Amino acid sequence: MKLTRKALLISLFLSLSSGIYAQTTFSFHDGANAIGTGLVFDDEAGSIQDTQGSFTITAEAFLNGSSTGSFFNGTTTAFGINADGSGDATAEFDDDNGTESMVFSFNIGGTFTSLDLVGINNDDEATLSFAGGGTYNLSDATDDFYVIGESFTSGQLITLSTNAAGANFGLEAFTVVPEPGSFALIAGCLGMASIMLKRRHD
Ligand SMILES: [Ca+2]
Ligand SMILES: [Ca+2]
Ligand SMILES: [Ca+2]
Ligand SMILES: [Ca+2]
Repeated sequence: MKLTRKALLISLFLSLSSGIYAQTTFSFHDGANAIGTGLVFDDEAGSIQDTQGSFTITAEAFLNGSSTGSFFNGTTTAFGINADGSGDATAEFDDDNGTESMVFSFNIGGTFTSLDLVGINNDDEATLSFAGGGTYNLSDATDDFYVIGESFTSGQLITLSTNAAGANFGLEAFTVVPEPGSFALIAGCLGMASIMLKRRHD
């Protein structure tokens, strides 16, 4: 009986910790010819939400710092922002009709671990900035993959933007990990439960 309870607690702890501490990937495009789970954002304007793992993202397409006149767009070749104007690369982040950006936040705190883009051909075409935190100018890199490692709080605004004249790139994916605090809290609760069960048996 004791062993069964112990095994139950251990499996509960493992399942909870793996679910909560796990890295979550928000996939907008697979880089080949299909739209990923970011399909929920396709052709959407205004405030859009999507939940993956422990995270709910709230995101909005911006043009020149305003949410008016632009929307997200995924196609078979890319995912970006449609500035709804003539000559725009409608599935890319570009500055053909003004600076296009994606402004987003998460429901819980965590660490923004990596960002995967496509089409960064020159230095500093893209910028990833955390309100009140770090700013990352993203230059040409292997497969346009960037290790970020910046922590964020619940609701903190994060902006992915074009950063140069003639800039154009697509968003493939980014990964986030919940902050260790939520993991420690769960571990602590399970530890307490374990002690209480043990006392009842003694
Ligand atoms: Ca579309
Ligand atoms: Ca565009
Ligand atoms: Ca890439
Ligand atoms: Ca480019």
